[in-house]
Amino acid sequence: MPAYIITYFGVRGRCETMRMLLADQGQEWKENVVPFDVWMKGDLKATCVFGQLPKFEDGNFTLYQSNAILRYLARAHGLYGKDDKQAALIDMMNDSCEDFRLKYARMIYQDYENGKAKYIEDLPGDLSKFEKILSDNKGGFLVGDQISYADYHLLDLLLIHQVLSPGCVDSFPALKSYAERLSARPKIKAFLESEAHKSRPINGNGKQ
Ligand code: GTB
Repeated sequence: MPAYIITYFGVRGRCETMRMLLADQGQEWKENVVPFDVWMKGDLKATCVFGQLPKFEDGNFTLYQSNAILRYLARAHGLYGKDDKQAALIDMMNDSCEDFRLKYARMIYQDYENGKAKYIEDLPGDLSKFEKILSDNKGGFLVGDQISYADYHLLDLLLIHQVLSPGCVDSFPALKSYAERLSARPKIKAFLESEAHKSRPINGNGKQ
């Protein structure tokens, strides 16, 4: 049985980044899918340190908070740059990914009907920051010349935004080729083509 266990709702949500990271690193993991009606009974919630999922287990070690989980996996699998300065830059990139994810999640969960059009109108402003970072860094990744945990986070964001707004990266050549190149890494490609990934809704409320 794999040592890693992801306990989460049956959606991509905050876990698809760590799933892509694990798949690309050739790791196996077990999914413990929690139906929302089971969650609403409150027993599992009461055991979660912050009352939320995802929960991540590595043997008898348990972690909460999706970004802490990503950093734990980054340390374990060499996805944290080559020195402390690169690690700090990678954290900075991931924090920006987190800001972007929160903005997206607020629109999806709280303002989809009224806010989607404006969100899409403003999207080039968000994407252009990452476009500049990628076109300035000739190493092919957010930081340096090797993949980091923040790259999986950005890839997930680019994939879900292309569902929200098809063609949204077409006017950003660096982002477009980055998303295509990362998606074509053999283990990521296999993951993205898997039924497990394709059948998982992006969000918990059916909006995408
Ligand atoms: N900062 C935390 C992290 O990064 O891990 C945020 C975790 C978080 O927001 N967890 C949400 C949660 O546990 C799930 S992600 N919500 C339940 C609660 O607070 O009681 C968003 C989400 C919402 C709903 C579904 N769903 O219905 O399937 C899926 C995902």
